[in-house]
Amino acid sequence: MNGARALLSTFVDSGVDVCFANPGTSEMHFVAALDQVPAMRGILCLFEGVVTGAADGYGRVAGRPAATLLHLGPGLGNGLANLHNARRAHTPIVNVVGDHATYHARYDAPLQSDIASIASAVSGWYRSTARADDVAGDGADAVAAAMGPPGRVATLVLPADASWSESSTGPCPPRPPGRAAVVPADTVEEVAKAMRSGEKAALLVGGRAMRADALQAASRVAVSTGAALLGETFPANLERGAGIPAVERLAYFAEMAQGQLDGVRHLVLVDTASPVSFFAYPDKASDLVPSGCTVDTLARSGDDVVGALEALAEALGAPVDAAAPAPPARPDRPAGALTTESLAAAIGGVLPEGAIVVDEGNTSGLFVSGATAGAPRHDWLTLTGGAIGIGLPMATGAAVAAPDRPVLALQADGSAMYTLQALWTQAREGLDVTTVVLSNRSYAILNIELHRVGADAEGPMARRLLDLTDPELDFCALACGMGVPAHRADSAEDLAAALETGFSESGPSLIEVQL
Ligand SMILES: Cc1ncc(C[n+]2csc(CCOP(=O)(O)OP(=O)(O)O)c2C)c(N)n1
Ligand SMILES: [Mg+2]
Repeated sequence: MNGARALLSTFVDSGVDVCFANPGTSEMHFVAALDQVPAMRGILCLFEGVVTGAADGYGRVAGRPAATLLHLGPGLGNGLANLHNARRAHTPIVNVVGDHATYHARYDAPLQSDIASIASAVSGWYRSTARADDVAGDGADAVAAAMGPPGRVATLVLPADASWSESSTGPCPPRPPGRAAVVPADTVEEVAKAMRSGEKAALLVGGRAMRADALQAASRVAVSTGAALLGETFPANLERGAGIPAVERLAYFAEMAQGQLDGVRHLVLVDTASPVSFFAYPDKASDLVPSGCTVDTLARSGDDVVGALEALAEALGAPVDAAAPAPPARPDRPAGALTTESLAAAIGGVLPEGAIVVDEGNTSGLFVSGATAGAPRHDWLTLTGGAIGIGLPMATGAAVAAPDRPVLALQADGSAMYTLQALWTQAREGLDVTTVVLSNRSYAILNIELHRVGADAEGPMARRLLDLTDPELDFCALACGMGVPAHRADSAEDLAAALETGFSESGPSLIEVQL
């Protein structure tokens, strides 16, 4: 067997059995080996930003990595923005980046590129395999590194000759998984002491602490001590809905987040960073911790977060049943014109149990979170690293990871256009994704930011750079052109009905909402 086949078998044995791919000549032996290792599902994506965003969505939902297949430095570079988001989300991903044969590098052929530099921006683990005999072991190391904890992007460079040469070792057995570190009792006691002080305290949770079991323990603590329960602004995968304790996410705009934190004297971080403003603004604070507030870290990413929160609840004598689950609630079914409020109510009225919501709704999606707070339990995936163009790819990967669950992509129009090709992969793979395009024909947030940063009054050229008319995008035509049936909703009741159809029928669909 050659190196490529040994690598694919190693991946499958290690639990990595999906590969989002956009291949080139240096990856041809890897592509050929897919038919010899049928347990590996190769999924073609038509741009590398779709490959990496899909791998992020897959990893966030499956809890184990997908592989990517990328073509030298340019292919990896095309996928970089969504790998940046994945790095922020601590998503496990194994990148396989094909490279020229080792002996070919010195000729500096056109695609010869500085893969290491490009990879270094996003990779928590990096290795370039030198020989076919090393490929399988390196592959097993890459999967273990990606799994963490915490999860990370592991990048394995695969030269063409390592891929096509005979592997004398064959596949490598999986490496033992890493274990989450137990938070020391002293740390738990220090946090408990701060929370017993009687001064206003807040728990700020993120990462793994935004899953139901962790929120249950965090809510126990909050309810029994009177502390606020806050969540990071952009979680990787928040579990929410009826029966799960609700967490109030910090606002995107710094002054609103400061309002939420106002008066807090003890801030306790659980798998998240101390709060900072998303951007710098002239004359505004970057650090959002109120003055005089102490910051304690209960658990970091990679720690046993649930164990730490439960230990804290015990240390504080919080009753086991103290947690406050969100009550079931659905908004009234809206009628009439589509607005940001009525579209949110339409979604809140029909969101099915077990749904995965991929939220790149940006300004027009603002009210959907509130309108779905009491919907049946569901997952909520957000833009962790601020690099737009992840929604459609992430929904694609989430649907591959969870074929039995409905996926709702809340998709702002400007961001949709970065990686629209994801729709083609959804159609080809028959994925159950219902996409709602929020077509406000604008980079609306940037119109807001233009004023917030204090840029001088905008002229026609500045406005033209933030506006998506002339010509207007026709998302229904674009979707149909990639094999995804589409519908333009013309009222709130029409949207609700189209959503119900989308959720009940198999395969992808797209609904355009004009605002
Ligand atoms: C990779 C990347 N490029 C550019 C930006 C800058 N940016 C932030 S928001 C935005 C426009 C968003 O427009 P849209 O998705 O339509 O959402 P809206 O603001 O209209 O709600 C841009 C270009 C970014 N965040 N990431
Ligand atoms: Mg827009």
